[in-house]
Amino acid sequence: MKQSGYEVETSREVTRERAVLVGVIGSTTPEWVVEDHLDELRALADTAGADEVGRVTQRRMKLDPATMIGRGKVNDIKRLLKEKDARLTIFDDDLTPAQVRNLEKELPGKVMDRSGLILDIFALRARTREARVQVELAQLEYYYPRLTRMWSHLRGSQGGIGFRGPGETQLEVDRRIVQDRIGKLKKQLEKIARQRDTRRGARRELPTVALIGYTNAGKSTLLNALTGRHDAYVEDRLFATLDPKVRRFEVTPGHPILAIDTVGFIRKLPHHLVASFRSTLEEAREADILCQVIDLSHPLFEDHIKQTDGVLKDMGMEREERLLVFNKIDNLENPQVMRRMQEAYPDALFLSAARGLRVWDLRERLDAELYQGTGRAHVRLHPDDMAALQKRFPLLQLQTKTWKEGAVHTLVSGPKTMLQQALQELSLEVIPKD
Ligand SMILES: Nc1nc2c(ncn2[C@@H]2O[C@H](COP(=O)(O)OP(=O)(O)OP(=O)(O)O)[C@@H](O)[C@H]2O)c(=O)[nH]1
Ligand SMILES: [Mg+2]
Repeated sequence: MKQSGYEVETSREVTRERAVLVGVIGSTTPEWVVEDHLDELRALADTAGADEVGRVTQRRMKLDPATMIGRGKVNDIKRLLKEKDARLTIFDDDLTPAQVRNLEKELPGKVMDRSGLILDIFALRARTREARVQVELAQLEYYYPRLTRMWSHLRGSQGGIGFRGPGETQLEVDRRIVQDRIGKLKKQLEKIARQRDTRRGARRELPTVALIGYTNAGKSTLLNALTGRHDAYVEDRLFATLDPKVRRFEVTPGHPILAIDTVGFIRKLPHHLVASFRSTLEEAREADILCQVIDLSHPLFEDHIKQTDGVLKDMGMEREERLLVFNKIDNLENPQVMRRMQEAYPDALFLSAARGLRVWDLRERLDAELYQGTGRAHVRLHPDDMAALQKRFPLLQLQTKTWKEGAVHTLVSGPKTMLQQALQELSLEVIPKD
């Protein structure tokens, strides 16, 4: 018995890879930032199943376009790989297909970049059908240009009579297969999205908060803490959540709130993935409150805020009424940081989701913003808008309707955030009270 347990343990260890990490120090980024980026890369590698055995950094001035890093550094990596018996090199910066090729000629084993690594993790961890389809699509789109260049590379180096013809045909065939598959996956996604829209339509009547933010910030932990349940998956790994959950909870009896967990963001999220996870974030887009969770104990938390803002902006999801939640206050090395942020963001909340510290404040705040604050607005509605309004926002009440010039003048009232969203989404014309 003991022996078989031991064997299982060994085989798991054996399948882990050993990797050298490579980072480039830019002209404006200080060295410690690059080290922190490499720490994050190490966490990503760990999630993908590789252990860091060493790292190499280089200043940007000395870069060689053919291999990204300079000759001397390539040799350093080669030596390190041999010494540590490793066969994987991971670059923090994106490599072109040609750079990968050149580097793989010099270095033993595989060479990959951060984007490739993230795609790999998503492929490994996606569970639901939708997530799997999205990841496969992102992978095909990422590898497609690399596929074609791989073939032209093969033709170039081994080319000549006999190779060129079949190579060309093979390339065409491969391209078509990949294109067909991409087309099929896109159709599947559309279908899944339609099904989800139907489900969402049914839920939509409840006020909703979406938890968004950098990976490992504690979104899923916070979802559990808010709802008093412990079924959202939490792990000290990047991208623990790829299949977000939606949970219902009540602070005041009779005032249900939906909380949506989301996929975490990360710096340099491969843009194919951004595109394919857009639909997953659609639910968050329509939430009444966007709650941005930040790991205040992380040395780069300010950069995380920036990265998250960037993704939100790319997706057209910037909002004024975003609620900042600084998490992990139990884990601060320097309490000064919290004071500084409290001054910078007087409206933000500071809590510990894992310890349950001040989570109550957030529950109260959400309840207040979503229910207690009742908003009223006089609007001029076209009959079509009126139907849309009642369908999309059944919690809003329409009072004292009067017809004027083919439109209805009415007083709309209901939860403040929901009213705001309705006005914005349907571009309703607000009029002075008549
Ligand atoms: N010290 C401390 N750790 C926390 C706190 N909240 C969450 N964590 C830990 O942070 C890690 C990540 O938590 P998750 O809830 O999985 O984070 P997430 O934002 O959902 O991460 P992804 O799903 O990967 O995007 C886990 O190890 C949690 O236990 C907190 O308040 N204090
Ligand atoms: Mg999570």
